[in-house]
Amino acid sequence: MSSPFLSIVVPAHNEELRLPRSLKRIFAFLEKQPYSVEVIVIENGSSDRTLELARNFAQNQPNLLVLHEERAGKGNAVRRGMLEARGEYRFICDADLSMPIEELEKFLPPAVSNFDVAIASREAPGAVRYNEPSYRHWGGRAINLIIRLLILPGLNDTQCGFKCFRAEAAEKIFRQQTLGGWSFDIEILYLARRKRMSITEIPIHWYFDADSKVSAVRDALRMIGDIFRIHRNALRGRYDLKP
Ligand SMILES: Nc1nc2c(ncn2[C@@H]2O[C@H](COP(=O)(O)OP(=O)(O)O)[C@@H](O)[C@H]2O)c(=O)[nH]1
Ligand SMILES: [Mg+2]
Repeated sequence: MSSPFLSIVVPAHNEELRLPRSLKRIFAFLEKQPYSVEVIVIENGSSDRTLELARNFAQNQPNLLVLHEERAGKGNAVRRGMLEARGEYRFICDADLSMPIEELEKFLPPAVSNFDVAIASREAPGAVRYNEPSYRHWGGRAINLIIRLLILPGLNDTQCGFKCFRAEAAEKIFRQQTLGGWSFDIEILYLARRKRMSITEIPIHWYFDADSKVSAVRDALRMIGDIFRIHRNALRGRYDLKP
């Protein structure tokens, strides 16, 4: 198959409840779009029927590719998906569709043009968060402050699970990613900045889903450790090694 216009990459871990519903919504939306598209689900580490249900769905959906990744972590799943994708634009999409899929249009031409990376922002003017408990909101803001101070000045929301990359940018960035867990977004955005790519923030409507795979305390502590790891890697020139 020649390269599709768009690849949608969906990382999935223990998503037997949310994924089938989200895939239905995604394909119902895509049927109405004029462009060619592939959807890639990458599952890893699930103890439920995520993989089986995704494969069942793919039997009736030729544009769906289902992959299983051996290495654990969201970052490892997303890297695999982004590098296996063939689309001219490659969109990371959380399985919970906490951003309605209709907003995808905001990340593609003609709504935006001349970008390397377009990231969903729950902080940019015009964004709206629905139902988010305040401990999560303020925990997220505190982590973002550390991220801005140490790694990504000026980016007010690096952690939202909806991001679009031009193919060339994706190939360059994801090959250099070293983190396999939740903090991969920070590293890939740092790599994009380092390569002087343009990063556009897109305000979205975002609906908090209580069925989160994030553990508020454990994953927040890990993320802070990873922020210092990226900072140290940068100081040691680890991200300079490749073009
Ligand atoms: N493949 C894979 N996906 C993961 C992993 N951890 C989280 N995800 C996916 O990452 C996305 C975001 O997870 P979610 O629980 O919604 O996190 P939250 O929105 O930050 O609360 C979902 O699509 C999850 O299935 C993992 O270890 N492997
Ligand atoms: Mg979510």
